[in-house]
Amino acid sequence: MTVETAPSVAPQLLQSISDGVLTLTLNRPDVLNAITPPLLDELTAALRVAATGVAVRAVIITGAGRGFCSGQDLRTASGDRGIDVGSVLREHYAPAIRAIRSMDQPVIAAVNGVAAGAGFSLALACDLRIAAGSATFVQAFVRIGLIPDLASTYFLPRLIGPARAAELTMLGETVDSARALQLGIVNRVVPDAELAAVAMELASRLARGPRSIGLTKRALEVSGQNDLEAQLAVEERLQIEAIGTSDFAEGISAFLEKRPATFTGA
Ligand code: T3D
Repeated sequence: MTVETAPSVAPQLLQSISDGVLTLTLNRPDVLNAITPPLLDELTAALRVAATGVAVRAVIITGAGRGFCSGQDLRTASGDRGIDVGSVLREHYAPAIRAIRSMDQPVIAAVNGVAAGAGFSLALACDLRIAAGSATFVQAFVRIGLIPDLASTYFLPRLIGPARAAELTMLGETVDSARALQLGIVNRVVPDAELAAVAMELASRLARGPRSIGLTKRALEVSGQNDLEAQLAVEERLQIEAIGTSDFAEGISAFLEKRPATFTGA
């Protein structure tokens, strides 16, 4: 007897959680993890669940196979199919960026290979970026006649300055990991074989940290658009919140008792 089985379809986004660290792996290795609206929707949904719960205290975004993310899947690019690109960006892509930026938990991009186009943007949206030695970064948009999206034009000039951002986005040249470190695009470069472990070690440290890490993220988030007075006011409000946390009480007790603090994230 022949039993018909449905073709198995690999999930586009792998999720695992360990010690308060949620790892989200873009899983389309055949196309270097090119993104599609359904993949970004899954990513956004996973981030939103993490943001509203207490189980996740840090997030890692990485890619399966030899790429981090090659940007928009060009076989399904909006223009080719007469799809309204505006609604794709608004309804499927921008929400993922907002989810990363609005959640209190720190998000680390573990860039395991090429980050191109919107894949570069996705890495830029994260709080920290660790690159494998073989990782490369390319603002590929110009190569196909597009402008940078997924907030590359927001993050890149803020991160590396307007002149360097103009150079990368207008020339579309490939930046290797050493140059990415020099430019300040990434925080660290590690040997390929160590990337996953280093990212997990860093994420675990953040996950064991106090509630004030999330409040710090909020303060940093608004500093770019605030003047000094406004930012002092933001710090005052958030410090009042931090002082009310049990992690602050634990931090003070641990200091006075000359022992390491054990934070719960509350
Ligand atoms: O429509 C809209 O919504 C507009 C939004 C646009 C946002 C964007 O992100 S635009 C930018 C899109 N991305 C790119 O332009 C990058 C395209 N890819 C490349 O330039 C190169 O693949 C890389 C520089 C990223 C890597 O080069 P390499 O030599 O290491 O790999 P490869 O051989 O080019 O790619 C390996 C496979 O992945 C290959 O498939 P094959 O021949 O083995 O069947 C290649 O076609 C596929 N692939 C790579 N990138 C994409 C892709 N397939 C679909 N979409 C991709 N973006």
